Amino acid sequence: ERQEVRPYNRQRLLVVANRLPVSAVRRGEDSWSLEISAGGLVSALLGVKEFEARWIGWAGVNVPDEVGQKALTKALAEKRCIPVFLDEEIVHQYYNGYCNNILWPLFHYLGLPQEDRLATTRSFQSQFAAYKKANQMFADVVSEHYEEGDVVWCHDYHLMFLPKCLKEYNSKMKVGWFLHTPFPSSEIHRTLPSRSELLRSVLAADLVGFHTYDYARHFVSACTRILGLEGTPEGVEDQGRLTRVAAFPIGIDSERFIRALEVPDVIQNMKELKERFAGRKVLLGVDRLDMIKGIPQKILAFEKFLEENASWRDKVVLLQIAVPTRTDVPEYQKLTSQVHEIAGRINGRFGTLTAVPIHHLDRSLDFYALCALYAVTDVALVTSLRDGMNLVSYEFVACQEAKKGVLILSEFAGAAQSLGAGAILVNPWNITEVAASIGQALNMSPDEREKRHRHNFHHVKTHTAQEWAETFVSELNDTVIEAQLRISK
Ligand code: ADQ
Repeated sequence: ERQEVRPYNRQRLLVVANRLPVSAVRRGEDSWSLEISAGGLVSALLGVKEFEARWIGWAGVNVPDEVGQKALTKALAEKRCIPVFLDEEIVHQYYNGYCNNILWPLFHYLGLPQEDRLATTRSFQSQFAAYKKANQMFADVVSEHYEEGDVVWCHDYHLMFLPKCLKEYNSKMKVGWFLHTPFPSSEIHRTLPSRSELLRSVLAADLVGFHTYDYARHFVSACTRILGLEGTPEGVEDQGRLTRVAAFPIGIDSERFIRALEVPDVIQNMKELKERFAGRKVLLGVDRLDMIKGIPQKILAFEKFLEENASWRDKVVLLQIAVPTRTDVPEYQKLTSQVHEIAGRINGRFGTLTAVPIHHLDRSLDFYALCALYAVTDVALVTSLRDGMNLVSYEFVACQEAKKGVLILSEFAGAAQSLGAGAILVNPWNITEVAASIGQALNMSPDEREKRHRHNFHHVKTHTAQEWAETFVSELNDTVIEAQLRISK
């Protein structure tokens, strides 16, 4: 008779991120409906068998009453999620303010807000205070649920103050912090009024991770130049204590995309798309509608291509799918109208009674629709002005085994380090260069497409999200053991 295999004791992993991977909708005083949103991080951790993951974060809704909070906490527990409740004022100051209006643009080289200096300084201070307060609230929830031996993995620019709060609570806690955006040159970081406090707090972690070696290097030089600490090949040293700093490039769950292409609905959808765009080559852009993604630059480059290549005008179409985000921030509203205006102008200029060159959709597509679109695309255009990694480029490659389309990729996306050999790398600020690369991609020989695709497909298949998460967490465990050995020597 088969003996039942007993589940072995897995290490608990507390994943702390600003947002929980669920959207919560209130149905009544004490009832909630929850939907898991499958982002990259979620699928990465679903695949990780070694650890038992729990999520701690904000559910994205304001729940002022105790009855509602209790009911939501209970519903979330079934999904292994633990909520941090933030009120509207904190969300406004911490999330919309300090995170999205200050850190996000700064880390993407867009600088600090330029409005009225005095007003900015004042709001800057209150926003930073709210940022620290919010981080402390996350720390309180972590501490409440922490058990000895757990690994705590903090994510992203929202939670740079968290490692310090956690170590103050318990200096033995294993704390890792990973940044999903670029870390900018130290000359950019030093413009931030709270530059030192944030660096010191991040350094309280045992392991600090970035997508690329360059970002890690920028962080280490910020610590040496701004804090006067010593940078070593391992990380940053402060009075004998080492914070390990390293690169951990993220990946995707490539099999999930490859499998999706065998689903009958997806096959049907691909067939319809092919019929819809028969006789035309499909260029594709998929982005959150954000200034870092270089959407206006991409559309202007396409215009230049049409201008210079009259013979292609009725043989090519650009599908730009841009899901709106952070819609209450004025800059994002401005960007939406700017993109609409440029796309409208180009369609007026080059459209015919039967066809337009640009289809611009302000919406998100569901996973299967996205896969079908990736699979029928001839050329994908990723023109980020800066991007931590850019997973869209990975997802496109994963769906191109049959077609072997071409990836045009910004050299300012972290993905340029890993997919650079197979992609056509461009400087998105150089519209002429991007326009020329569209021509190069459309005219590329099948042999060369095959060769480039092979390289990228191999990379995307072998560097998965799951492997990324496992590597980070085991490195964190090792780092802590090494530190203990050093101390005991
Ligand atoms: P993002 O800036 O969100 O992530 P990206 O890495 O490209 O950028 O991931 C976007 C995700 O959203 C992809 O999975 C994509 O499929 C999906 N998506 C985007 N537009 C969509 C649309 N219109 N419809 C449906 N889905 C859409 C941040 C950093 C990145 C970093 C990731 C992960 O800015 O640089 O790669 O985190 O670390």
